[in-house]
Amino acid sequence: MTRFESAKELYSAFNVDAEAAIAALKNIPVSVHCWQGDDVIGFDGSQSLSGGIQTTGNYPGRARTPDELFSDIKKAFSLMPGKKRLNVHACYAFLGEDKGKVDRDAYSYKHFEKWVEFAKELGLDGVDFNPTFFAHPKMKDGLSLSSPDEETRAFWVRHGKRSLEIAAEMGKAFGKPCLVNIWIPDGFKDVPADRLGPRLRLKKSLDEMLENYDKEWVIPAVESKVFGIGVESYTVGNNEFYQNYAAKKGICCLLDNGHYHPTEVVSDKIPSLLAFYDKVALHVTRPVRWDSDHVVLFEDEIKEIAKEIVRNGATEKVLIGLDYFDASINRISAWVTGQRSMQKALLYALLLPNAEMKKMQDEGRFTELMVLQERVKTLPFGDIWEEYLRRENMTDDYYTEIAEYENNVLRGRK
Ligand code: RNT
Ligand code: ZN
Repeated sequence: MTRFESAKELYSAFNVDAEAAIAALKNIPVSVHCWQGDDVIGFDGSQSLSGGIQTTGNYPGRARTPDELFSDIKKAFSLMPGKKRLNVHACYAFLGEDKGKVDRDAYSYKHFEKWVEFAKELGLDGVDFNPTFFAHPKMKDGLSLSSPDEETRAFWVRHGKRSLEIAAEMGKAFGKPCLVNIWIPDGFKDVPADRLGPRLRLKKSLDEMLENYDKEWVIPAVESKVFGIGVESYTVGNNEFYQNYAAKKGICCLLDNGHYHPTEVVSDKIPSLLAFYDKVALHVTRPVRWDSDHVVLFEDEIKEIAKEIVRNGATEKVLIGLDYFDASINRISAWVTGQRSMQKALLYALLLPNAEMKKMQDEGRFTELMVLQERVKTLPFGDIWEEYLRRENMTDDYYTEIAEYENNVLRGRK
């Protein structure tokens, strides 16, 4: 008997079907961010990151060109099991001869066709898109969509509109809707004199942006945040603002688990939103003391997030995306480790006797529930994970191949 067969038996004693769990996992798409490979710099001229987010570390091998980034994505994705989408930011436009002539408010689908072709070449499930409202000279006093300067505000509204148009083409190209996540860094370092004004302007800007988008192929989402580095005192797009906006407007909320007060958890927010929304989008990350965007690991809160997706039958309602960036270690390894951690968490959740545990809760059998929840923690999860990897033609050791790539490719990038 193989280890997998024996593990399968142990799980079936808890009425858990490991084969069904593996089959389900293969079908849950995870949208992998393109920005882990180059420290969120992009191709459209920015030299550094700003807007309250920060990449730290200077490990050698950052992708400096589109070719390098594509090569790194190819390597990383080859080591990531399961169904994947590619999440692209507008600052990753291929401008070609438009460089220096066309600004973000005039980007069009042609500047992103290479991404679509590339994603198809990799056999991905689709592409998601993000307007980039940061790291750009048109930000005025740290503000974009909420700027009191009409020219600035209008510029960013146009950028948002163009982004929604680009996304519609991306959706059509795959025959699957494209998630467009709207995150802006707007906020103030110190105590503001007016907290309402910027929010009213943001509301107006969003209304203008969303006036006329393609409802068939685009899923717009808004991502809230509590604070950012350098914008500690006030964030225009906070949780209350966006949740109300999304509910009224019939669009989607995106929950980034680095964007709340430290004892709040996204796992508990998912079911609350599922009670009201058809779709909920996620940025899965690992905040360490702040929104630090550490690489996702197979830890408690990510397991809780996965449980809420799986046991509520919401694998098609919750759009899972990753959002972390670490420049202090091999970037490809960072990418793969985070994606595999998400996959592990989903598999872990799929391997729980969810129906039985729910029944215990409903029948008030809390002692038994606690005992069962503890017992399943030591089931041979690793043997099922290894089998899943084997079926995906992968092994648990992804480092050896990454180290080779580092020596042959990344070290040459001086
Ligand atoms: C920033 C947000 C946002 C970005 C990406 C690059 O705090 O999490 O999602 O990380 O858009
Ligand atoms: Zn995010």
